[in-house]
Amino acid sequence: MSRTSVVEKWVDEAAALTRPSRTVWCDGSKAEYDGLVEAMLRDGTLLPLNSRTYPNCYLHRSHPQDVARTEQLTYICAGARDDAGPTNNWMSPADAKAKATPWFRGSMRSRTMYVIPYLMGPAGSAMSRVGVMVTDSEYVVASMHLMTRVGPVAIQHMRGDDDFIAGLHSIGDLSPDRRLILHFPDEKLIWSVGSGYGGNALLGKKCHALRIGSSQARQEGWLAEHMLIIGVEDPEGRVTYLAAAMPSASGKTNLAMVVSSLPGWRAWTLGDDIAWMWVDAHGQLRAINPERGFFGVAPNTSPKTNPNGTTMVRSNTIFTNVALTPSGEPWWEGLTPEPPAGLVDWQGRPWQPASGPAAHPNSRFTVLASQCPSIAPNWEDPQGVPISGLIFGSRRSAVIPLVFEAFDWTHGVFLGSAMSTETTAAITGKVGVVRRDPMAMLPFCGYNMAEYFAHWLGIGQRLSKPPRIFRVNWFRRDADGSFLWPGYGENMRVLKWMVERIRGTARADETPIGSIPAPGSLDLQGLAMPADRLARALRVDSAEWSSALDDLGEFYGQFGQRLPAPISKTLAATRRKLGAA
Ligand code: GTP
Ligand code: SPV
Ligand code: MN
Repeated sequence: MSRTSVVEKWVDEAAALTRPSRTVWCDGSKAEYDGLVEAMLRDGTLLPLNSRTYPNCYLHRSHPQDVARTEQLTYICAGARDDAGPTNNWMSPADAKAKATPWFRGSMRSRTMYVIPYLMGPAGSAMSRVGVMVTDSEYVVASMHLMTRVGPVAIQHMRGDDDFIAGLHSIGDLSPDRRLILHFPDEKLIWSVGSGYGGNALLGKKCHALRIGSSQARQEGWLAEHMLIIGVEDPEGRVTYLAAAMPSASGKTNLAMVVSSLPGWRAWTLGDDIAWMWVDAHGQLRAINPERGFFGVAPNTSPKTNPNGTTMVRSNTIFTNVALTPSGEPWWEGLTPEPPAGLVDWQGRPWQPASGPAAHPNSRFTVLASQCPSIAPNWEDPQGVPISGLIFGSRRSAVIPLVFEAFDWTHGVFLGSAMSTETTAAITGKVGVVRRDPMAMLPFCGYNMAEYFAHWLGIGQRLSKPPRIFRVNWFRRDADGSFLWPGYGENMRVLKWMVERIRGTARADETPIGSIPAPGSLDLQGLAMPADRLARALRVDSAEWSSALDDLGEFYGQFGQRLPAPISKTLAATRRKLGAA
């Protein structure tokens, strides 16, 4: 493989710091993947699964303290604190390097350093970007094979000697006390030490494609978003493309491959986690998925909730922190109604129901996107797909209606910026706590979020026909604690309403916060959904909203003068409307 001198120089520096006994340049081949798997089976990093029912599938058990993203150890190391903004952890680049350098020094001694050139985005796309990461973890290399395009294809897409994001990764001793995930957007550099977990260690994903990516996107005039991409096909065969942002473990993978409960309607999967979007020469928003695979949440993935997901992980899949059945099959809560007898839990112990779930709540599968039965034929189109609608969704047991539509682009950006959500097991810390999560980007925006809102507003000005913007919440609960909306395959009913709104055929009723489906406009054929239950799912409660907007006002207050005026004006206008309602 041809390597540029800048890449080689950086790799040499990484080796000088970490002192590996050998360096391997990865070519992304199947032989390389198979070799890594073999080595990991030998040293116990991977366990084989049932080769008849789950061919070429493996189980990885991570360190019990290394099972999710650690946001408190994740930093944006840009020039000044205010450049990172009040929602990011910040350290000066010099301090960050001084702190992490001792943990990297000699960390690869008597180990192999793998050099992984990777491409984010389809081959041949002007939007695709190159990274080169080094790591001492075979699990990371194998995962990068599945999640990105590894090898010469990456180097071929460099537009200059230094056109790559450099990523230095070492698992260190896996102690959270010696873990840091550091981003240096000005230096196109990522340092990650002390974790082997997905979002902390697969540097192409959240670190590059979102944190560094969003910072580059702002400078270059495009969007790097925590969004799935889906094509919704109607009974006439017309496909409408939508992108949807939802916080971690809040429904992107499920919606991306939804199997419709509505006859004649179907969904095509283009991406499940990240979208890179830009305005084309005609003022049309277009999107590509920079990833090559899915790193998805296992719990509650079942033939009922996500049949495509269940099918796609039956071969060539790496499972992390799931439970194991006596016949060597992976298992997680929700896969089958009852747990099979004789389970071994995610830490390798005989499972005791009293000691908690058998699979870790953030257990995951890693698999090529091409294995998804609903993968769109054009998912790797270098030109991307035209986006007609954007969705902001979050996990809220109260307040937020099932679905409503923004009045226009600015109002939609306001709704995105106003998102809050209940935390999940995808991050370490307490689960179920409501926190602000604008555009589902709170943990992933690589710069000041006030500037990010301004950037979104600016993109709108360049769009000849801005996509419609929708807000959804599959997780609203009834007084008895049950979900008001059945979700999963039934979500196609909501997607259908959106497509019909985009086409101008579905009716909506204006409320102070946006437009909700008019009675009868949400297709409920074949669904036993009493009218009063739907009404509770769609209800806009003025008192609840007024107090929610107080909290939002406080959140906005942190940004001071940087908060764009259209955002504060929209908040004020919403308050007025609620007061009048
Ligand atoms: P990340 O990979 O962390 O970014 O997560 P994600 O947004 O892709 O979330 P995912 O689709 O994996 O869903 C996470 C959890 O939410 C799973 O336990 C799902 O079963 C559950 N979930 C997804 N969609 C729905 C829905 O429509 N209704 C309900 N009640 N739960 C859902
Ligand atoms: C998320 O947490 O949003 C994920 C998993 O998609 S990770 O790659 O760990 O970020
Ligand atoms: Mn995610």
